[in-house]
Amino acid sequence: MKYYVGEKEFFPGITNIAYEGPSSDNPLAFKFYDPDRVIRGKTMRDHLRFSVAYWHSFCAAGDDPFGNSTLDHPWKGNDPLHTAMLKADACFEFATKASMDYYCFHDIDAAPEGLTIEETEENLNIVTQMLKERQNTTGVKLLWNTANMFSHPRYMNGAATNPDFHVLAYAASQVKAALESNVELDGENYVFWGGREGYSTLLNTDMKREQEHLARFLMTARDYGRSIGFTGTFLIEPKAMEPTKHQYDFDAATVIGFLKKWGLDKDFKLNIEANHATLANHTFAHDLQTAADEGLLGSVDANRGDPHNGWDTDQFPTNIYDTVDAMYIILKNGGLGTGGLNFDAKIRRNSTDPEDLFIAHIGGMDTFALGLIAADALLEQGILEDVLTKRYSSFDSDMGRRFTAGELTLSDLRNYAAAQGSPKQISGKQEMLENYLNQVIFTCLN
Ligand code: XLS
Ligand code: NI
Ligand code: NI
Repeated sequence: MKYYVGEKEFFPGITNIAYEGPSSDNPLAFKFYDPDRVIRGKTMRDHLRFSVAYWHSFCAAGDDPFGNSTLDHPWKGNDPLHTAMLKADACFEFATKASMDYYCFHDIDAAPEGLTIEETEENLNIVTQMLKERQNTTGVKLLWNTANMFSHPRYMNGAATNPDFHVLAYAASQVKAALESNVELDGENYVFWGGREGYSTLLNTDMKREQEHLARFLMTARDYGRSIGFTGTFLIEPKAMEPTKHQYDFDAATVIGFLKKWGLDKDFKLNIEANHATLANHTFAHDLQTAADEGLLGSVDANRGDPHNGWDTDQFPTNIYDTVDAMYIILKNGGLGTGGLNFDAKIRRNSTDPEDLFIAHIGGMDTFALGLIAADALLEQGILEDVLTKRYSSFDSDMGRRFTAGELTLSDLRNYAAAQGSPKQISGKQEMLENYLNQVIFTCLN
């Protein structure tokens, strides 16, 4: 059986990763992710919609500010387009073997940038056709693509928020081409991550004006996308800082306010990245819930930060508490719609064996799969939902209901309080609920 799609196999010795169950000692097997297992009427595969990220897995080579590349990617060709083709082969071989149904990419991850806009567009066109062919051969689909408007020096002062209109227009040329590529590839979403949309000092920045430009840019992009047949979801990915000191898309709440202010919330939802939520000093769950509460939870960049430092370490998610919380919110949200769980995560630079990329993804997939199993048990038992119903039940009483309906004045409230006397203490039972959560997780391990 042929396990790869192109002219060369890049991960020889690794065959399709199989589910072997929790007692398996094979590092190249799933312990909890059983793709066809049905939970709440849907397969795990359809709940989780896993995606591999082109940039971390097939482009980044382990260099950091202190050292050079450590990962010697074998997908190097005779020229940039040949390399692009081999890289695509590596991506689709990987996704197929790792049982991942989706991939995501930035324009320049997949296709080399040319010297002119025409050349860049042409390169992306050629690569898009290659990707399309590989999608058809393997069945792997495009979860989302995006335009990298932050790496090139021209974007050092931002893209859509650049004080120079010429740079903004250049950025628009990339978004136009990326949207065309998306439509050609039947992409299910299109992402805007803020890149360098933010600032370092107010001494040279008109924040209000820059954000007006950003809103207009997004409207213009949306209109073009819709006009060429993009029917998927536009996504904004909040991030608090990095690369700029103040990112405009700080967190879920900030982005929701922005989308509503500009009437963009009909077409745009949020792509919540775990490590970005923690950069904003929130939990992953907090930002997921904030988006879900507004009906704007679109997709997830699945990773984690390091609790002991404050930057975007983009590690693979291995913390079960994070994934149980996430999957509980996602299940209650009725799923992610067109979104999925994209591993915006990279292996550490000293993880240099080719199999390490598989092992890292297996870990993330298993942790989310177990999160799904536990979240299903939580919903099935209904205890947490009962806790909420009971905790707010006083607002279902006659007076509580009248208050929420806007029928009570401040004097009415005062008179009610005076008549009732001092409120009784009601315990929040946090430790009991934490113990219960542990009990459910421990039970799911068996
Ligand atoms: C960077 C972002 C980026 C987006 C796509 O921190 O997470 O990878 O997901 O541009
Ligand atoms: Ni991301
Ligand atoms: Ni990130």
